[in-house]
Amino acid sequence: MGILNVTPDSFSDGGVFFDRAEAVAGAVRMAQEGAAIIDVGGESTRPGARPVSVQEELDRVVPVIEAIAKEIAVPVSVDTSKPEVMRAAVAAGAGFINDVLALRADGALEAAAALATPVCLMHMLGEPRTMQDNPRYDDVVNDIRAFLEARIAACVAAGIARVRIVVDPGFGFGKTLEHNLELLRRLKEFAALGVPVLAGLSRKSMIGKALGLPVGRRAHASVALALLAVQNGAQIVRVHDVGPTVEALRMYAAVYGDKENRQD
Ligand code: 7PM
Repeated sequence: MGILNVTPDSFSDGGVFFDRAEAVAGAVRMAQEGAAIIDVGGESTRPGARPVSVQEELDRVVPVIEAIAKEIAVPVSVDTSKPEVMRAAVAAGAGFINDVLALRADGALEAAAALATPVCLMHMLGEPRTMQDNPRYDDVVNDIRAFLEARIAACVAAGIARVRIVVDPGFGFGKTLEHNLELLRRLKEFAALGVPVLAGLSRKSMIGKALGLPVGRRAHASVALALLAVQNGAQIVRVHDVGPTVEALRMYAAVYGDKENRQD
């Protein structure tokens, strides 16, 4: 899953994709590099970020999704928590809903059920403004798995088919460096939920904390983390650097016997 930010204030590529033509070019490039999904987001979830109005998010995201869906065959995902944005994005051609609030906003569960797209349910402790203030868990994996299990149950009760649900432990969303590292080491334990796992580690501050690297120098470590996530059972990795990540994962597939991905 390639990340396409259309926020003017996103932490790692601020403003780069804010221009519509550039956004489409970015999506086309990620598709050429092997992305299977393009994730379009218009609301910064940066810790401390200012909330974005429905209209502002619609204005950022809908024209870009429409343009991308016309241009490429790769499915488009919308990174949003707002039911109005979910509906408009799907009408514009999005086929996947990626929600960092796991459909907990008013009306989101009903909107997603009616739209009948696949959904990604992500765990976040608290809210973006305060989530990094001393996050605590009894057991980080068990606590997050219980949360995701409850959200899966809520989705199924609302009429969302289990086969359309993906879960995500939400790296960096209310987690210390130690929490993030333990989640990655124990990622296989989320397989017990019986749905695919998505991992978003690309350029995150856990790399900054572990290696002392600024956001512009986190690409190599991000590729390593994506590979580790896949080795530990992730079916989808959400990344900025699609080309290098696809090469690493194709090499992994070649080593572990996926003949389709060999060029001989
Ligand atoms: C500022 C802080 C800007 C954090 C952007 C971010 C995930 C996601 C994001 C994730 C899923 C980023 C995040 N992260 N959706 N949306 N999983 N499913 O680093 O980890 O891209 S936004």
